[in-house]
Amino acid sequence: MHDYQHKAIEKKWQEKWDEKECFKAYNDFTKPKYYPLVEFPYPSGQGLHVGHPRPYTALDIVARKRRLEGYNVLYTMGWDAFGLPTENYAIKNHIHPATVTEQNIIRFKEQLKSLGLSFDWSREINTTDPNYYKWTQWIFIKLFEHGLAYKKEMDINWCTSCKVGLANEEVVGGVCERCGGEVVKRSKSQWMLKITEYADRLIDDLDDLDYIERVKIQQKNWIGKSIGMEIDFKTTTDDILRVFTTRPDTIYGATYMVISPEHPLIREHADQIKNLEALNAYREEAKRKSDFERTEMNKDKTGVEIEGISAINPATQKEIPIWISDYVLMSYGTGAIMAVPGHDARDWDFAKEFNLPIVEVVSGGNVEEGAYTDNANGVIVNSDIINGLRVPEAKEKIASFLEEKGLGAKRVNFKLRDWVFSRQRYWGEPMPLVSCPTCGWVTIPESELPLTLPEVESYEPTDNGESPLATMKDWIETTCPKCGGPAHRETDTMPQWAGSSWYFLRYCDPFNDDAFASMESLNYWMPVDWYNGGMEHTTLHLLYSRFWHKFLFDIGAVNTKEPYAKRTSHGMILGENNEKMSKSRGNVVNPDDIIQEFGADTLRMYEMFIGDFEKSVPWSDNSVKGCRRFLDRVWHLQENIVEGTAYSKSLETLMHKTIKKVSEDYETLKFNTAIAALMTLLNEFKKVDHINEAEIKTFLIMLNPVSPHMTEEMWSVLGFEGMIVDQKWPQFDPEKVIDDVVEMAVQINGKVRSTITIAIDATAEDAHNLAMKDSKIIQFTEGKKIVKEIFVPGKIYNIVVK
Ligand code: ANZ
Ligand code: ZN
Repeated sequence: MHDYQHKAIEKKWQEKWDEKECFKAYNDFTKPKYYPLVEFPYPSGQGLHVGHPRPYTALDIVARKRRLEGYNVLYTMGWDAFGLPTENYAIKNHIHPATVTEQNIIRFKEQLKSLGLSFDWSREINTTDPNYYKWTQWIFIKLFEHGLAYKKEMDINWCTSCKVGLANEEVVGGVCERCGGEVVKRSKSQWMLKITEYADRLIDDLDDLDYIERVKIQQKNWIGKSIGMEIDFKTTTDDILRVFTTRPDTIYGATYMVISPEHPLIREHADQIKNLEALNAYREEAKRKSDFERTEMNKDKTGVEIEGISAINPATQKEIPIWISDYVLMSYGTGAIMAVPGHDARDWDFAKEFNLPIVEVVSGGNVEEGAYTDNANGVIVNSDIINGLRVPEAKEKIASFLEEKGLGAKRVNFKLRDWVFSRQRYWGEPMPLVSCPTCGWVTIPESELPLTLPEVESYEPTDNGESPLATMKDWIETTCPKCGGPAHRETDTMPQWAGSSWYFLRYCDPFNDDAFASMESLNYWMPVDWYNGGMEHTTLHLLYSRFWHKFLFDIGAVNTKEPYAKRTSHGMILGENNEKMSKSRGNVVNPDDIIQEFGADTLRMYEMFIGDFEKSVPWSDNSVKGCRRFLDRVWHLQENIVEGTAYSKSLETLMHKTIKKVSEDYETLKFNTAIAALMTLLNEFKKVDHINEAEIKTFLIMLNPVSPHMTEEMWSVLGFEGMIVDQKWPQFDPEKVIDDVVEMAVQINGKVRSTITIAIDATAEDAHNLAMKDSKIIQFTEGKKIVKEIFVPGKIYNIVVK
């Protein structure tokens, strides 16, 4: 017979699945449901990357298995299509971004279809479709109505190359996450979302979720909850300089203070300050640095002492100097710190640099050599009223002392900042807001949604930092929905994170015109049962969407307080030499080429077999070929099938074991070992003369989620009834997966004293452990010394005692 003809066969089954609507999620709310979700892609001009199929195939396996288990499965796809690369491409090539998006989507969809993913394409959504972003705007209006959206003049991260404001999360390693361009500070009036109001819940509710641990940790660190105190230091100008500290117990060691270069103290007391020029020069320099550069642990410490003003330490009553330095950020705490060089590493570096006094206040280290920071349970010294106490008690005592004197209060701080929600760009959702001279900011009525993007002449961002929409006079000028007077529209657009913050809700009911989804559909489908996505989205998309969802829950618009019951994450696929795939390195593998040459079933299997799903792995052409060879061997099994409705004796145990292994491994991201188990079973098939129908059927069903086309074809060629997608997932018999056991004689000094029932492949250690529980063996060994043990696997266990 001829080999597996992947081109014709894969196309045939893709058409058949489409035509028979095999993967449609039904609104039959009586059936058990399952909702697996993968992060929808940004349809870039580059098309699909070989990294994309990895998570998509993984959850496709779960989706296909669930359907065979009788679930109504919602597994679908959409497009996260607003965003800068499309806009930049549109500018360069003078095409409308909507046209670019449309073209990219066509290409992406074709590629995804050629992978044979079991998406319900009838639910496809696109964040740039006005019928979709109508509801993104609606949610924004709700946020605004509930006081969670506000406008604020602030220093923002400005990408000098994209010419756009960036959220903190979008600045990675001091540069723009998207383009790698230089990021500077710029003052701009921005729309903000109060995600900080949800900080505690975003941490606490993680406890009830089945998220992998590293995702939970990253979310917690990003939110960065710090429990401490705000303490007031008096200055010699009779002002109050308030600091935030997590270590009030070290206050006796505060030998100087540091304020952020942006701190208002300098502006407010310019006349008392003697070295204003030096300070201003330093402040100018700090402006050019990103927060990331400023707070890097190992950087050389810089700063300038404020001459003319100093502070009084409220505990020691000593006068201490005040410095400005860029390692203190205005955006955290109060923008001022009490510096404790004995026990804080950055303060220590700074004190050494500028010859400031270092005082030990927690014993156990050597503060002349370095800050003693690992002191959570240390004993306090040189600290008057708290001497001799351990750190936790000292914290409590000094807190009460300062509170009683009105000098301080307990305080919780978060690293998390409010979400900068404005972009001065064209290709995003218009903000549904108008500014009225009498009424202020007013949302447009729901009946006017969607507020569509107008056609503009040019999408070029402007250097004055305004959106291209700002040039559209006709569009901007409008009337106030409240008072009817002249007003103008907001010209900023929403960030790309907006549309992806709720898309999984739209999948539940994608064509609803009266709500983003009906409560009935949400009640049935939500929460998402299993969400898989990249680690790079843990602190951005995952946090943003949890925040929106919690808000929607609070206003009664959704039925669950969390959107995703379970979250897992995949590793990247790297180039052959273990580097990131990129055009510039010339190591990009195009999935189309692999599908063309080896077939989608091979690519799918390869990506699942390539290694630990959670780790990054280098691409390997050889392993691709290996997977194709395996599939070819499976294909040729057709030649050896005999009749039979039950597993044959010789294969029975292995069949049951394989079902158990594959079923469990598909659920726990161990796709590679599941495939290895199928390979072992195939080898056994090849050893025995014939395999029967029962065996091949089970084998094909188990392989189907990984390589769906070829398995369907074989099912059909072998004349089995229906399609695999209509079958049931095979079950194993627990009694038949137990390893073969033997009765093993246990000898003491050469005489058989007892027997143990033990697995045929048990080790000496297993035998020892079992024997030592046997009452007769205990009787003969008690109080004696075991001098030797002889173990013959599967045969005998002999113990020599003295
Ligand atoms: C005195 C002290 C003594 C501190 C000590 C630490 C150790 P987390 O845990 O990250 O919240 N700090 C406060 N505001 C700051 C700002 N705007 N920029 C830079 N650093 C700031 O860290 C809180 C600690 O970071 C605070 O506690 C403060 O230093 C510093 F042995 O106060 B600490
Ligand atoms: Zn008005």
